[in-house]
Amino acid sequence: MTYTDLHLDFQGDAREVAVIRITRGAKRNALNDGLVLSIRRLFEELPDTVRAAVIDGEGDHFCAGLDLSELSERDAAQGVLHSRMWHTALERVQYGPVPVVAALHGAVVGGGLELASACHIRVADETTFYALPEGSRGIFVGGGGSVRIPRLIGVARMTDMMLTGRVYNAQDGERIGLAQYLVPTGQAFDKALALARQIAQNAPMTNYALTHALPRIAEQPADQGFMTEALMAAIAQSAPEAKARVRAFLEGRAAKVQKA
Ligand code: 1HE
Repeated sequence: MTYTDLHLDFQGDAREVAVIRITRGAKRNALNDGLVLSIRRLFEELPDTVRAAVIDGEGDHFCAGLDLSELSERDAAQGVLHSRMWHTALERVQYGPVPVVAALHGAVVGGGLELASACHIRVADETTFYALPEGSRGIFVGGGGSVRIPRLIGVARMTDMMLTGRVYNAQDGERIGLAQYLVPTGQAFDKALALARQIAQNAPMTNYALTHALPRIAEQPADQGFMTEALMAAIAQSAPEAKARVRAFLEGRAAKVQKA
């Protein structure tokens, strides 16, 4: 399996963690059409062994966003289709087969932040910075950012980022919810991999519920959300694996929750 500007590798005894690296470092991992389509195809073709994934970027930056060199020739109709192409690709990330952990460093800007926000967990190192330079480039987000980013940080903060070009550093990014983890410089990948290995040990139906049901429940009116939650809970707990895990705890064979 080869993918333009992406490297795919596997970790774990059962190849249960997919490690995906954007390898367009010379262009700061800017996302051109070929790369966006590669991301889509890779997530569609992940082998059945895979239970979790990590995505990171080669070089000093996670991703510089849309490849601006491809922007100039597009008319309005092509612009709609182009944005929809991004939507489809990032939908495969968010609602793909497994949880995805993004390992962030350096620039996480524009479409790079849109990609990161389609992932389920973001781990940032101290070099990370976040921006939405679309505002200053005379354009708008087009990769799902206006849907996903306000759900992380709120409409007001995203508006500010785009109106003023505000850049968030790593600490402030973690504080406002752009990343769930902040680690020392150079350690984002290792932390993301450790989390992915841990996630890969969860019952598959639990991971499925968290990636596919939870974001939808969160969008539902409360009354419908409670009903969907009940259905999802019943499906998850009826799996033989869930029963075995609960039995293991009751028989003292499973780890207790440790104080943080
Ligand atoms: C690029 C891109 C790009 C770098 N498209 N070629 N995104 C932006 O507006 C961010 C634009 N990029 C930057 O601000 C900087 O490049 C960085 C802060 C990310 C990195 O700076 P630096 O000094 O390490 O690298 P550089 O010298 O600026 O760039 C190295 C090369 O990458 C250079 O090409 P070269 O041929 O002269 O070597 C750059 O032109 C190229 N490069 N970023 C094309 N983005 C679905 S809609 C989403 C809308 C958006 O994402 S808009 C935001 C776009």
